[in-house]
Amino acid sequence: MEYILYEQKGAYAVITINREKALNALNSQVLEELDATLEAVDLSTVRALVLTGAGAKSFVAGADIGEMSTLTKAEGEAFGKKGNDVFRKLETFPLPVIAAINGFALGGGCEIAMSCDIRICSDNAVFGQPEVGLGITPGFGGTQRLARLVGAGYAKQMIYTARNIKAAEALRIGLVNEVYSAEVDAEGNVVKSAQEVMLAAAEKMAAGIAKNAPIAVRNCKKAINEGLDVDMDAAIVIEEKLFGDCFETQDQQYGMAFFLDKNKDKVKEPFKNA
Ligand code: DAK
Repeated sequence: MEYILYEQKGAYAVITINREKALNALNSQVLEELDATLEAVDLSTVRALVLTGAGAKSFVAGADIGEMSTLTKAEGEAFGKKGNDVFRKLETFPLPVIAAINGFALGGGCEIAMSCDIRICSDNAVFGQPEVGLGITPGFGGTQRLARLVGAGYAKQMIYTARNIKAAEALRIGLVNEVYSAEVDAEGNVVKSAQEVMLAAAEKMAAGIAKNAPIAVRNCKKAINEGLDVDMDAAIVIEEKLFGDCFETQDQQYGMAFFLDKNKDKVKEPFKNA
């Protein structure tokens, strides 16, 4: 792989979009490699993913404008489908995905972050949907996912104005869950950069998720995602089915037996994903 790094760290893995010279812009090759990386994740051992961008300056500065500039209508549609398919794969992936956002998350960069389950960022992060300034609409789900995440009012403001927002504003409107700053010592020297602090937090969160019962976590993701697309009556039925699906699993039986066991010296074993 030229543009994707994949590192498994125990029960979670970190995927890094590694095209730093172009600020990690998404061209066809990046999208194809990301798709292949997701296909190859070992679901028997990996229980959460972190998605980030190489370098401190940019998470993903959007779809590759150079590649897009010469596309015909048919090629544009094919490029859009490639992007949409991989973004949807992330969104419906059977593991939680945490976007660890460093620097620019513009256009397709903001959209790929929104396809992840959870977004956290460093304090230099910049978010925006600049597409209308380029003569196009957001095409990787931006008009849909941004409105669902932050509400139609802020989504319309961001999309119509094409104005970028900084990390603090992204936090205020609920686009990200947390913003991390550099760690400094008493003399004001940077001990850890904001990106290092943020990545460590993302990995800690992934490791924490990975300790919980995998089938239950997977079913929670499915219930939340699928439930948000239907009315409450149908959503509750989705929840019931996925709740029922956890029963008779080893993890449900072990988790409940562990709670009921009155032996104070017992030590919780890792869930078996079975
Ligand atoms: N594409 C290609 N190259 C990019 C890029 C991008 N989106 N963003 C940056 N680069 C490249 C620059 O061209 C430059 O390359 P060299 O000149 O060094 O070869 C290098 O990265 C460094 O960038 P700058 O020199 O511009 O760096 P600055 O610090 O001055 O500025 C910036 C950073 C992020 C403010 C600036 O690079 C910028 O404005 N970038 C473009 C951001 C943008 O507009 N992004 C949205 C792209 S549109 C579709 C589906 C989806 C989409 C479209 C269609 N369909 C369904 C069909 C999605 C569209 C988008 O994402």
